[in-house]
Amino acid sequence: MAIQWFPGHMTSARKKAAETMAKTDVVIEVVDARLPEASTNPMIAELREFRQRPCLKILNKADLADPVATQAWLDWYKQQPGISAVALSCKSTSDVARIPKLCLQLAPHRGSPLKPLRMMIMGIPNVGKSTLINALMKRRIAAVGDEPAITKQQQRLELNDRMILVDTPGMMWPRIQYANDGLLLAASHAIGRNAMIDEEVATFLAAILLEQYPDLLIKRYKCTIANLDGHSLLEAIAQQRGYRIRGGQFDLEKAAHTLLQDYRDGALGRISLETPRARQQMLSAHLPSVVAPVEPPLPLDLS
Ligand SMILES: Nc1nc2c(ncn2[C@@H]2O[C@H](COP(=O)(O)OP(=O)(O)OP(=O)(O)O)[C@@H](O)[C@H]2O)c(=O)[nH]1
Ligand SMILES: [Mg+2]
Repeated sequence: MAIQWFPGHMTSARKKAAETMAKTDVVIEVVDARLPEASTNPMIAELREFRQRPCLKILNKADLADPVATQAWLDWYKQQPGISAVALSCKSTSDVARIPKLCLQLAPHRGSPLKPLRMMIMGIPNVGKSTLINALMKRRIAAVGDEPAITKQQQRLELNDRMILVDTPGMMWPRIQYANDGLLLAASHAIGRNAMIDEEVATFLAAILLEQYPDLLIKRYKCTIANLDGHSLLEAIAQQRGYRIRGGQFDLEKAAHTLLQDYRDGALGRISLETPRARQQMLSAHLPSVVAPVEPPLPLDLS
């Protein structure tokens, strides 16, 4: 089942973001370092490009991501026009302290009491926008929580007399084009509970982990993984943890929850679900592979 999630408050959030964009100098777009492109909202790029605003892309939660993949993404973003990218953890004070200076470099004509630098923080739900606001402000101003759509309204804050910050609600977009992206987002907790089935998402995640990070699975669940697929990995977890439902069958729902939580919390280790190469392959697989047949020329009517 393709995952789509665009609750009502996001329509008004989009409208409000379009208004604020006119009074913004730099967009700070927070994405998830474990899936930077899948967690990039095309609607944000549209709003930003309409007003031609520069973008600092923050690959956040880099503490949870595979450092090799993160470096590959930073190299990739260096080649993309109009975007500066940095990987960090909003939970690290020294990482966050670098951000205002990076934004100022993108809008050097701003940053004075008369012309303060106006930064709007945008991104999909649950990527750490409010955590970033709190870290920049050095106090707990915005509500934070490991649940998508905690922030429901924009909040404007003065960082100092030369800088202004706007926190915005996490925004999804009305139609996720690739089913794969929907599943990656759901695994990473950007999608509301009511729009996903844990077991389906965990089976998808399990298949990626079996292929890319088998050693982390063996270490965490003390299981042998030869010949396992996504579904049977959930069975193995249920067996190892003793998760059973009445009648003695494996409780796969509970195993799914465990796997998702372990990935989301970093308990499995540092994992990236997407690399530039994997992204490219996924996109190529969706290109129309068959060139439309050329119509044979109509016979000439010589009569
Ligand atoms: N490990 C790790 N966790 C983080 C980081 N940044 C944020 N988090 C966690 O991610 C979860 C979501 O953080 P929020 O700041 O509420 O995210 P948000 O983008 O404001 O979410 P919405 O308001 O729902 O759109 C919280 O549990 C944070 O503690 C980070 O750099 N590393
Ligand atoms: Mg928030």
